[in-house]
Amino acid sequence: MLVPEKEARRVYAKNFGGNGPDIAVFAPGRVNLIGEHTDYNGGFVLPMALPLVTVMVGTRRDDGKICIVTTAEGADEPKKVEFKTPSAAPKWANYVKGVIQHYRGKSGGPVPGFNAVVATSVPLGGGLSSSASLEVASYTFLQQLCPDDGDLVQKALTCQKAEHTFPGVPCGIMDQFISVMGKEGQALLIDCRSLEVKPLPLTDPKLSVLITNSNVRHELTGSEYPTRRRQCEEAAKALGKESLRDASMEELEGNSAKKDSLSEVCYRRARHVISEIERTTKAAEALENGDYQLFGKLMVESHNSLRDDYEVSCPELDELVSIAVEVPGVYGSRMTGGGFGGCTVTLLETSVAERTKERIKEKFRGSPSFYITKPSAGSGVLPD
Ligand code: GAF
Repeated sequence: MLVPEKEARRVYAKNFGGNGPDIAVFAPGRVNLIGEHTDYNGGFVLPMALPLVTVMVGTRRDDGKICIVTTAEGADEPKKVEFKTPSAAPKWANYVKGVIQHYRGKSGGPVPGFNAVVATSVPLGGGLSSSASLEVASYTFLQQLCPDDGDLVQKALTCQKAEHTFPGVPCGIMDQFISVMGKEGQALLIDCRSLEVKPLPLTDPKLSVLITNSNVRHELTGSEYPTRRRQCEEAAKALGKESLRDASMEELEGNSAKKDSLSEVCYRRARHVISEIERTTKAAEALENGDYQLFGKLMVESHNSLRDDYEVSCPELDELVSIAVEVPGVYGSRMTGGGFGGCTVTLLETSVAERTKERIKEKFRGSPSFYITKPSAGSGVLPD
């Protein structure tokens, strides 16, 4: 695990002196292998937790005040906030404040005061869930400070609610869920409607997952994400469905009366979501059968659909995918996460991982960074 704990402890000592920290927790970022923009449509997703984590270290204080420092590169100013009641600004602190607002400990009282430092190895704005990892790390920290009843699904749901309210991003459940539930050596097929999970082992040493960061910064707090969500709701309504999870491609394409009540844009958004849900269940089956070729083909189809129908890709991500899939031994590649920048995820033979990185460095117009990664554990307390 790439754990920035030392840094967090050093900054803690600098800001808060000799006492503590007594609490040290972590929560991972994630990469989504397939199933993009399906979670808020009640569909399937297939993410894995990453060995890149957000760490929070700290200690209780008795005056009810909360003081938090972040060391995260790219976080807005000020990097240190102190408050009794959560309020807005800076943006990075909203993720923590949202969790404080919605957290319910067993005692039922308000969250006690504390000093804390946040440090992270999840790149901010990289589409690897830096936000969810901060929320889940904050929740895990509060669990140490004033325990809750330990319900993990509730933990993920509370962190999602935190993101809806304070930062104001109407996200789905995928990122918080995998940051809580992640398992070493397993990707999780998550049914975002029932929240049932099917673990899928991803331990074949001949298979690797390469993440390439375009280093084009992605922001979910803009208007594009809520607009996509609204368009999906509109499409579901026009098709007479509660959500797009309930609609089939035949229904979307077949019924001209319903089709006519859909704008061209909403039609394409729905076509992405319905086909992506189908691709995700097929990909899960392919992974179980060790059919990496099929998995890779579905990844590329997913990317094309996100680029053309959902319109959440960008030229840099398209370019990274095109370069990667030309390398023999690469099964497939796609953008991952919300889009508009951030990362691609590539499934490939372990033996060609270095060659693929070299090829990307040679041909890509930007400055990429890479992680060859493995499915890792969900949030927890750091060992002493
Ligand atoms: C972001 C959101 F937070 C997720 O809920 C999900 O919708 C994803 O974009 C797209 O699949 O990460």
